[in-house]
Amino acid sequence: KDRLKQKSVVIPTTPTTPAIKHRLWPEINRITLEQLHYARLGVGAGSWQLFAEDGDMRMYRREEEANGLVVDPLKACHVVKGVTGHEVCKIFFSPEYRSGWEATLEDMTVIENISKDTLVFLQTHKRIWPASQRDALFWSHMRKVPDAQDLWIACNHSTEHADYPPNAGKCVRVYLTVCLVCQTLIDPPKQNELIKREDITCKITYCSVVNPGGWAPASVLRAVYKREYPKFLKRFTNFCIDQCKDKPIVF
Ligand code: 16C
Repeated sequence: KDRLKQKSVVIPTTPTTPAIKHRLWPEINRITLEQLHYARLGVGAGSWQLFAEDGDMRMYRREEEANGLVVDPLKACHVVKGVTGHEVCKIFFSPEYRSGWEATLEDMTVIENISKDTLVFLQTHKRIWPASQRDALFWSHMRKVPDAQDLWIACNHSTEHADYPPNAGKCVRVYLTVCLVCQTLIDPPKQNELIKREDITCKITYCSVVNPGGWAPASVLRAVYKREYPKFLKRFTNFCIDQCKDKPIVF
């Protein structure tokens, strides 16, 4: 009894992942927190233009260029029933599911396994005519947000690796910063053990900035992303629903 009295609950304010020892950790932590803040701002501030809408899904973009290349930032929100934020972020992050939902993917390799919540990926994507094929090399990190109710983030950000220099083969390297922020809502409010999938809803915010890295015609690029981003978010969320149904809920 006395021993129990002495026990105190320690709530970590900084993540306890072994990834904190990695050389990339300061950047991973900073970009993840920045992206979380940016996603939570919503589309109220800034001049976001709605470009796609389907059911609960809304997609906004801002037309921007950098050195003559289209780099339009994208912000999307969606509401999905029957899955938790943890489940959705896990599926977005984990390599084993990627080919099940990522339609533009040609190939994917994990080039560094930093920890179970932090990986480095090299991906090649399908070619868009008349531009060169693209690849992307990025770290990916997922975590639960402390001091918030059932809030999770997965964040991807381009990095470098001496063994995989950019633009060495047939691919032009793209540079990306992407985040997926998910919150689980429970209605009606219940104790954990009584919650069914029909009582849960996942509120998703997806933000993305992709720099094409080299020449690609602006009109083709805008036409491609207007088609591909809605396709991605619908396909990805349907994939999550399908993966999770009939499985125990993971909060
Ligand atoms: O966030 C998403 N996926 C993650 C896991 O894969 C990760 C990857 C982001 C990839 C960024 C795009 C890479 C270039 C794609 C080339 C497009 C091929 C289209 C082929 C059509 C037949 O964060 C979900 C990403 C959803 C991607 C939607 C497509 C965005 C197009 C942006 C244009 C990129 C420039 C291409 C220059 C030719």
